[in-house]
Amino acid sequence: MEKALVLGAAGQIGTELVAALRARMGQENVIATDLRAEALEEPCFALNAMDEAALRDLVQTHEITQVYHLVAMLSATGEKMPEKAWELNMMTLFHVLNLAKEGHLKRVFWPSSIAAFGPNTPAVDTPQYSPMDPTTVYGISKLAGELWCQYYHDKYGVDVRSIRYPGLISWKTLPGGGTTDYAIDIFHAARREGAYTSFLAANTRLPMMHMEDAIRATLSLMEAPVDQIKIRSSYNVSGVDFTPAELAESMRRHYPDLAMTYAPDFRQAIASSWPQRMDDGKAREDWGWQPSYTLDRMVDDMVAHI
Ligand code: AKB
Repeated sequence: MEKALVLGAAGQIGTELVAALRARMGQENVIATDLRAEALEEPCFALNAMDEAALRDLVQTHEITQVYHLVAMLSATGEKMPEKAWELNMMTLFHVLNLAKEGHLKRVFWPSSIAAFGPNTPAVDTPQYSPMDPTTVYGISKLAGELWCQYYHDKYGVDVRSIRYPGLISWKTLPGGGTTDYAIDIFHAARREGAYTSFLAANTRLPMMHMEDAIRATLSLMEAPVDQIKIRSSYNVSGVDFTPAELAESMRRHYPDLAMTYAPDFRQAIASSWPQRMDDGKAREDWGWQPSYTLDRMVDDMVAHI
């Protein structure tokens, strides 16, 4: 009997992943946790994932077999408090990896990000293996985390699986503190004010993905037979890629008068150091990854729900 624990369940990914896991495994077999549990559905607990003893207790008491570790401080917020971001992102990963190493967990999911790449990475069709020289503390923690995941797999046989998420586009929960957040903010601003000021320049191309695709990728990876998982650092996955100007153009099919202005801030340098489009050939080959959303389809879905 599989029992999953989701850390960071009230966040942008967690909200949708918990629902998808519960639809597959049964409501009672997926325990949702976050710093505050008010927004969560039972079974759920308030948990600070930094609290190793509380996490251990939860895993053992509820005989958890899989952990989805979604706790992180993202790229933009991380730059404002680098040491806190490093501590949160790394310590919580170690807590989970150690529980798996001790045999308490059968499988772990931990997300990496396009932020693990840097200015010397080929930006177009970024290969699975390429120079990685992240410039943000978030990106450094993701690259280090990838290597620790690989290490725990190789040395201790931990079945940890990971995806390098692009910017994730969703309407159920707002993102918090990322560089790709503009691509969600714009939908709320278009509906409210018919205008948006982008904190990234008009021609800043980034890899993005509709949340439905991201959840499908996560579940496909976690459900794949173990011999199909050949990469234990983290898999490139791609969805769509676009610039703020291209996103606005697609949105004008719904909001013909949408007015755009551009006021790049500190997040521009972060975005400029990231890939523009990922080569996800390995994910397609190993566990059959295939994105389903185009830019226009993603926009239509966002407009319909926001
Ligand atoms: C961020 O912008 O920090 C995140 C990410 C790309 O991992 N959305």
